[in-house]
Amino acid sequence: DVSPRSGPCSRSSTLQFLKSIASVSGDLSSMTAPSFILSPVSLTEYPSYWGEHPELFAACTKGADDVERMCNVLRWFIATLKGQYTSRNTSMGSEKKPLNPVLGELFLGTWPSQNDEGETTLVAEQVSHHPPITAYHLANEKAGVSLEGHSAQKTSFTGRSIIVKQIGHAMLRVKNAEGKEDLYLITLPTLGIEGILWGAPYIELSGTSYISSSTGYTATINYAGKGYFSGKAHSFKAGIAPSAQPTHPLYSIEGEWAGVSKYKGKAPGKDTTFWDASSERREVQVKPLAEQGDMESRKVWAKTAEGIRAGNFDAASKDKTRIENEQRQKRKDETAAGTPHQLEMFVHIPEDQEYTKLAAATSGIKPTTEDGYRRKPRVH
Ligand code: HCR
Repeated sequence: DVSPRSGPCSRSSTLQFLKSIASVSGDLSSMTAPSFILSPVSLTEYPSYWGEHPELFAACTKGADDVERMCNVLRWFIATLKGQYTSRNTSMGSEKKPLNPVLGELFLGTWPSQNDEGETTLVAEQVSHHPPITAYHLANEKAGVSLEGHSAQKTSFTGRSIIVKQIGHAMLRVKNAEGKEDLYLITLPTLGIEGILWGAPYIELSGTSYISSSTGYTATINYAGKGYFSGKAHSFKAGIAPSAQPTHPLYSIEGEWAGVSKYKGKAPGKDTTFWDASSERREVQVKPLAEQGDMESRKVWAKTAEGIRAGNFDAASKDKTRIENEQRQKRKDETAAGTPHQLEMFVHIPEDQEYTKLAAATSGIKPTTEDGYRRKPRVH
């Protein structure tokens, strides 16, 4: 599904592209994308955006009380958004279609400690190919904080933009002063892929997401684009409140998630900066290719990615087809042998009780059951 001969932004390739989007409902991974929109990066790498501010991640454990700790958790969460949703525009000129991971694909990385915050580690695994689902686990053992979650997407096309509903959630675990664990359930915003008709896709966030904590507090984050509450793109308003009284925030914050946000309203420190997204993001470090295992993402996609980077889309397409054929054969062999694929790093939990409990504590989260994925215990 790589269309090599479509020239960048040509009218016919854009039309073909729009037809292709309209024809794939629900899952964009099988969409035919024109070459100018292809990314050489696999979706298994995306969980690394959660870790690009290692000091803020470690600081989730800090704070004099539960409300201050929720402030720190919210700051870390807001700080991840710029990377998650705008970084392809910065690094590649527009939003791109990531490589569709193969089943069992792994992405492993670290952020070495820089300011005594401790090392942060990342493990991501493609736990389902169809529909695509990526599970991830980040941890800073020294600080006593970890994040575990999974990510899938359901898409629809309005004729102008693609609406991507994020399926899945993340659970942040924070060791508190008594040595016990506080949980923070993180739900994910809906995204719109705009600018498709101009051949320059970018992301805008909309709707509401929540951070619901076992400490009894909830952060509610409302997202809007240009022309809504501030007239600016990538805007948000957030409130931190007791979970039982979500409309009575103790702290209010507003601004731009890819820019500056400030404390507002009744919050202590009114009009002081909450987060400035121009702060440096630290890219995850991975082993050199020669030391990576066969299922590690950059090893799996090395040739395809090289073709895309070099503008050699015929070579990229050929290599991608080779990988897809090998995968089909692997699944056939597994079925014939009666040995289905086993997850390497995660365990699948059909009904995640931790999710259900914290979701129920916050009135805005729809009461549903959700799958969960837990990192398998490591053998040291
Ligand atoms: C929708 C998307 C794949 C999924 C990407 C997700 C939702 C993955 C989890 C991350 O935590 C956050 C994230 C950020 C990306 O913005 C989002 C991708 C944007 C585009 C991509 C589509 C499958 C590709 C569409 C092709 C064109 C129109 C760009």
